[in-house]
Amino acid sequence: MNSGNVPHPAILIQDSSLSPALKAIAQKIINNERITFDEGVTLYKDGELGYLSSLANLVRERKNKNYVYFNHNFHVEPTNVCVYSCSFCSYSRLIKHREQGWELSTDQILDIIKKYDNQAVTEVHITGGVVPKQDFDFYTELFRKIKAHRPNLHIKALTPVEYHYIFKKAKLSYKEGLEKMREAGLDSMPGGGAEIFDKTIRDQIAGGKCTAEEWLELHETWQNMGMHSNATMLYGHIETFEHRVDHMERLRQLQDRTKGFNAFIPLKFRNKDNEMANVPEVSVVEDLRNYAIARIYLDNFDHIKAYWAMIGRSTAQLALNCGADDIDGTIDDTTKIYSMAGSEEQNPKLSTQELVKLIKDVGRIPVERDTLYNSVKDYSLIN
Ligand code: V47
Ligand code: SF4
Repeated sequence: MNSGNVPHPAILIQDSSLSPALKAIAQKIINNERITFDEGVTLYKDGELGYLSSLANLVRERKNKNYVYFNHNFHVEPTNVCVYSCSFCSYSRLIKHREQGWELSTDQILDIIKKYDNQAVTEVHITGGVVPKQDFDFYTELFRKIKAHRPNLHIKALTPVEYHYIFKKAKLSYKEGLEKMREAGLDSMPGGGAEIFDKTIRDQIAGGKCTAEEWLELHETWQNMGMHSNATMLYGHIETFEHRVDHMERLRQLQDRTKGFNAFIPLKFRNKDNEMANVPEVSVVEDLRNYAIARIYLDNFDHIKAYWAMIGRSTAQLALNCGADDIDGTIDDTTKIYSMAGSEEQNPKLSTQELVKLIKDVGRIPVERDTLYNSVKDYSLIN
């Protein structure tokens, strides 16, 4: 099977203008073999979009057939005040300028949750800045209250950046802290805060927050408890291709041990109103190449997500032919992280009908899923 109008890679192998190295990589992928770090770098350096999308599509259709997943979700951003000052962040207001930001109370957050009482949402995604007041007790109480109000709402909340800070302050090990969070109602962890694992780059753009090793350890601890999480990579700023492959290699190794990641989400660096505004954004072609290489490299990840709120819905549609099989969700205009950083989606909100159309327009079959990729509604059965 080969859908989405992407040519099968067998045609590539016959192309006399293709270098022997790219031919050998294509053959490996056709044979379902894992590619190496150096081959990943070769793909970034020499792989053209047509070649990459053809290979990525083969991998995505082996794993996910012609399906594209989405969910009914909304976000809560408890604060945009932050003790850290990542230079790519357009969103946070430093603690010393907190009057320019917001810090929601538990009741204010519950009021947001209650607005969805009569809607078929399955997931709330909670993340934001890091502030001393929103500590261990704040979040465990919040999760308990959300579950008391709506037990079936999946809580996907906080990243290792927040957990590392919160657990340190509460003098809890990662395992103790995560077990208590789970008891309080935490269902899964989103993929944020990963940025780029390479220490030199991480220190420059996200100095002071949890290290790559701490990020990975928190996810490993959570996944060893039988739980699931996502992983992101912030790309297209001052990192090199080698740094991107290094990032994915560390994720691939962890996934080999745990199988606990649901999805990988490449996050395109957006440069509006942040300290890195002088760094140009990469092109859409580079975005698509990056999705394709992620799909090829992360052979043990089931899903690659094109986060439409960040790249815009048109690029997200194109990504569905370059390895991505998930497009995130309805969002309902509840996140500010990307609009403040300059995304074309200034008020990210899509109805089910709009998402379904977006997916069908590129020849794919929409499936509404829950956070753990159980099917809620399969549109192949519906016209
Ligand atoms: O960790 C912040 C990124 C992340 C910018 O797990 C930026 O399903 C680009 O992780 N340009 C938070 N990126 C968002 C996130 C996420 C989003 C959607 C779905 C899931 C999931 C997770 O946003 C941060 C940071 O890497 N970010 N500023 C910026 N200027
Ligand atoms: Fe704070 Fe997250 Fe922004 Fe960094 S990216 S400054 S940790 S809100």
